[in-house]
Amino acid sequence: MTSYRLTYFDIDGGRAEPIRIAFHAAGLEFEDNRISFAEFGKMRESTRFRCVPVLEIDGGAVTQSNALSRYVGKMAGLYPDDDLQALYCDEVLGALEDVSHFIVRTFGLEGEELRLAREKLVNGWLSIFLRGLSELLARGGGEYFADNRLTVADLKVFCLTRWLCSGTLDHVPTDLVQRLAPDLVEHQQRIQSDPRVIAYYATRS
Ligand SMILES: N[C@@H](CCC(=O)N[C@@H](CS)C(=O)NCC(=O)O)C(=O)O
Repeated sequence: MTSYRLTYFDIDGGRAEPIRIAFHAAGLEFEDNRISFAEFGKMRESTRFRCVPVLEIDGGAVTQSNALSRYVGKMAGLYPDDDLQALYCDEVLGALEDVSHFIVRTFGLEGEELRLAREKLVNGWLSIFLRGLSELLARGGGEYFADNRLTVADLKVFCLTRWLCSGTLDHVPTDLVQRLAPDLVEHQQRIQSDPRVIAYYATRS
């Protein structure tokens, strides 16, 4: 049997979360190797691109969260077979990677510098991406981003919008998504009510 070991921070979110949910939906056993930031600091130099997530498949390390989401998503039936729908799914995965970089750039800032950077983020890139994602959801038919069903694109957007609404990002108003893209809030509720997502989080409580 193939062995899977997924290494990522000990948070219920971020780049590894769609992969974890997809593993669970696929009914595949995997080692959910959750590490602290201090542990990451010690192992960072040993990772190929100095970052996580890293998935070890029978001991061989593979990186890049979107590639990993697609790989596990295919095994879970959470990735479209149709090429155009797969393209729609990939567009969302790529866009989310871009917006994550803009958010991460504000990490480590403090005080007034953080406030100004976050305000610029909210009025700039976050607004652009939330409106763009809303457009892509409408293209998908309004409920899912691709294939009229749950895919890894929905899981990735759900993780982002849940984070933005959580209040854990200072100076990002918790009602930002509701104001700019209320359909994404409905989408978040739809995804978190999916039996596969509920079943995954039941293992976390
Ligand atoms: N393109 C990579 C980016 C991975 C990435 O930036 N991961 C972050 C955590 S979400 C990280 O490990 N950052 C540590 C660092 O930059 O030192 C992917 O999608 O997996």
